[in-house]
Amino acid sequence: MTQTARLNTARLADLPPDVARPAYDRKAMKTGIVHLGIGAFHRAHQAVYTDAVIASGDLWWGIVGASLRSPDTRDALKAQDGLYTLAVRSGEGEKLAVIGAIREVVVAPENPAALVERMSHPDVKVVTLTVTEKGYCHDPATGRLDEKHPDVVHDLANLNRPRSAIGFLAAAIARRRSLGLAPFTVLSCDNLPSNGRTLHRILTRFAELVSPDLGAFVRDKIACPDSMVDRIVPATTDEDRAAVAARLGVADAWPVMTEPFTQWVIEDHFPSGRPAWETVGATLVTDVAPYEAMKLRLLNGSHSAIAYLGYLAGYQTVSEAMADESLASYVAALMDDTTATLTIPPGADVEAYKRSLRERFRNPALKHRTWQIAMDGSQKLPQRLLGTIRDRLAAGSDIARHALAVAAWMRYVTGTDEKGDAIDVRDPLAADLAAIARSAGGDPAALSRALAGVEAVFGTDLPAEPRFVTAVGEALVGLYRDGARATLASLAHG
Ligand code: CS2
Repeated sequence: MTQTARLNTARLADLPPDVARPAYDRKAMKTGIVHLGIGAFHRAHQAVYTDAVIASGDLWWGIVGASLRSPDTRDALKAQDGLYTLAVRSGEGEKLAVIGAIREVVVAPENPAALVERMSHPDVKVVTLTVTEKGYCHDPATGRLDEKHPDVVHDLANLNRPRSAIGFLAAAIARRRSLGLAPFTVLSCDNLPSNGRTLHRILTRFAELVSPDLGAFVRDKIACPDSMVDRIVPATTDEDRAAVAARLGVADAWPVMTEPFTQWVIEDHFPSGRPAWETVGATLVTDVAPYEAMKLRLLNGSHSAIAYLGYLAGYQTVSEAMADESLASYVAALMDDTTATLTIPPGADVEAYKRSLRERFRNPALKHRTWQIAMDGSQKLPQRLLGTIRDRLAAGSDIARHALAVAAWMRYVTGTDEKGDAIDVRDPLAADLAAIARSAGGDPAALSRALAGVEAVFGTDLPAEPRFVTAVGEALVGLYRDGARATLASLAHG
């Protein structure tokens, strides 16, 4: 079936009856939110909650989305009047909904000043971010601004045409201030520990480097609430596009694919106002930290372990990897080791949570590639695995299972898999990591010592901790000797 007609406002009425769609007057929406980093995750998570708030009658909260890099999302959504399809998939089937919250997509590099203008509009009350871990231009081990980061250096010298999210935020905050407008609240929706506090620290430091006065303003006047976001959103494939088009009867250039589960826990600190997200399923709390640690360490920590070990074992997707019973039992045990380090959020049932995570990982309708999750490990390991390792070491507990996940990352970033084929390693430190790996000259023990010395990832404490260095070294030697599948099988049966 070939479709030339595109999803757009005029065609909403012709969609099949089982496809949900906006019933509100999209033209009457204001732009209360600017979102930086309009990828699939935002469109399957925050935009969906906000769409529900708008549908309930509060038209203030339309979204202007910004791409900080490529024009792809704008190019896809422009011809669709900002409309796109959310496909919620599970073993039981698929539900489609067209989401209407996005009013416009701007491409920052094409016209940085235009994005600063959008962010400086009086209607804007909240700026949300999903720019991934590396978008914070920080040192992942310490959570501080990386003052030597090329984008930071660039933006400090050219604040009228920034490149980074941090630069855009500082430029727009300064502009609103000079216009006498109330500041916006900045809501990080990335998987960083204490994401709001971390962002506030980074942004304050950046602003101080612009001027002490702007630094003090950001420190005292800009609210950056913490939030925990959760929904698994694999990258959309051409096969997904074709399947959605076949059901819609028109083409959608960029639908987003996700699971039924969704969770958003937000620190309720929005001095300039916010959408009533709590009326559409979000949880507003005073302290996000326990929710966040539980999610980052159990979900994302397991995800990274599955990504590296699963990739090395030859599994393309998470559900395929979880069908390997030794890998699945390793993941269950890894979760149990992690649990001891957590403060359980009020009312949460951690055992049920872990079971539900394993169910979600097994969702056969999601093709979540191990390669996708393996990306940017240098930015992810600290909050996903290393915090747990530090806590377990402090308690005198065994770290072998977590060390195996770290060792699998080490083998992965060498760029060569178990068959000798190249791995397409995507990571801001990829070139450095590959050079370190080469310098170890093929000796796994030397490789583990060399990579454990990368301070941006492991800090200064872990490389100096013999229990850590030994556990990771032994795991890496084992992985090279036996391979990932046999290592996992012997753990399961040993
Ligand atoms: C994943 C996350 O790609 C990754 O690193 O671990 O995107 C994960 O799917 C989400 O955090 C789930 O909420």
